[in-house]
Amino acid sequence: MKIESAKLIVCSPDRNFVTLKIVTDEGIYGLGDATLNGRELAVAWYLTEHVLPCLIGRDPFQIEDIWQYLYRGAYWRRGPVTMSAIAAVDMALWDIKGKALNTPVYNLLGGKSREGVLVYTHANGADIAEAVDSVQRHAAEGYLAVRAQSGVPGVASSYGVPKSGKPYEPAERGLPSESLWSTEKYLNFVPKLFDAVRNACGEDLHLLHDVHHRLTPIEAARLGKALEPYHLFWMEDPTPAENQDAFRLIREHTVTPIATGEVFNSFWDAHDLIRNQWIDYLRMTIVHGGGITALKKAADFAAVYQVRTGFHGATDLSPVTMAAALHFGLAVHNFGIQEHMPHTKLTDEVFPHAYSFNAGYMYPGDAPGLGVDIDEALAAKYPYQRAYLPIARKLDGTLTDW
Ligand code: CS2
Ligand code: MG
Repeated sequence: MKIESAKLIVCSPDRNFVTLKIVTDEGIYGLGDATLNGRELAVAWYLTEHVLPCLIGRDPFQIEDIWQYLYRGAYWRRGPVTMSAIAAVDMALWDIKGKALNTPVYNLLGGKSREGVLVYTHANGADIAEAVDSVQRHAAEGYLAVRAQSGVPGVASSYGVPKSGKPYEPAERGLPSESLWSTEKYLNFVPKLFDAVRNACGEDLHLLHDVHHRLTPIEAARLGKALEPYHLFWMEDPTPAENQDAFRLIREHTVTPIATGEVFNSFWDAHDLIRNQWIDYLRMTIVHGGGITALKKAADFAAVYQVRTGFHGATDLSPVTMAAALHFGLAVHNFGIQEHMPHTKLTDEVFPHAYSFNAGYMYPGDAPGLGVDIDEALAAKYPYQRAYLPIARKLDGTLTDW
């Protein structure tokens, strides 16, 4: 079998997605997600101009060799654009191999380690009462794990809280919007939020919270300690992770479990965090982390240190990544949890898929390959539109981490 052609499909059904389609001389094709929120066209152009011409004529079964060719062969290593591009090729090749062998991708990764993939979803509200209500509604839908975010009094447009009753979607069309941030108000507020949520929802529901890289290590340590009575499943991205040592300090002060890594693009971004056991869950996911091939190695390394997977699964990760993550999560032994922020109905129509949700778990389905397709005619009706993630400023105007 040989790769005959490859192309990019860039579309915007409610939000932007970059999808790679690799076609073989036997008519089998594979899909890969190449979406990098707010920087979509950089990856599309990297693939079109620098990667796709090198793939034509290659054997799509040689996934490891092609991964190394794109990683080592570029000379310039890592970075979200490069690694998302490599990931898209990698996903498409696993999809092709599954289809060619007539088996779901999870069987190529070692087979099922479990029957379903535990997922968590997002609950949010403008204030504590709305957030509690939202958590309860998601629990009633069958979710066993729910992330809770709430507007912080005195801080306009908090992270994770939707505007004007729409579902929460971090990227917005047009130029970047600005939001405000106050660490002091946030730190005083969050324990009250979880006190209310835990009291209303009982002990069994898994609760999660995303700090979104906004605290210093000592501030994060204070938050982790304050949240201990509510036994969170995890506190996410408590502090930026460029300096991996920062997590040591948090760890020394609190037993609240820590998840990080949604912005990582290489195993080396997580290496010290894992081998020192400063984190409990790795958030790096298939599309931004270099594909299934790269994440399998990272997950196996993490397994040795009892660190589990907790992959990013926001709406900017297309249904192709969602499917890849579900096959992965069904197979690897040290799976922890998978984020599930459902896509819009229109996005689901553009990407028909075999995966499904039932009673707190997701199932990749038994279709050969990844089990996701793209309706190209429908996608063509929704062309790319420039969109950005917001930026954040402190109350005095200083730019800070969003
Ligand atoms: C996030 C996302 O889902 C999460 O945990 O932190 O909302 C993230 O901000 C976006 O996916 C960025 O593209
Ligand atoms: Mg997050």
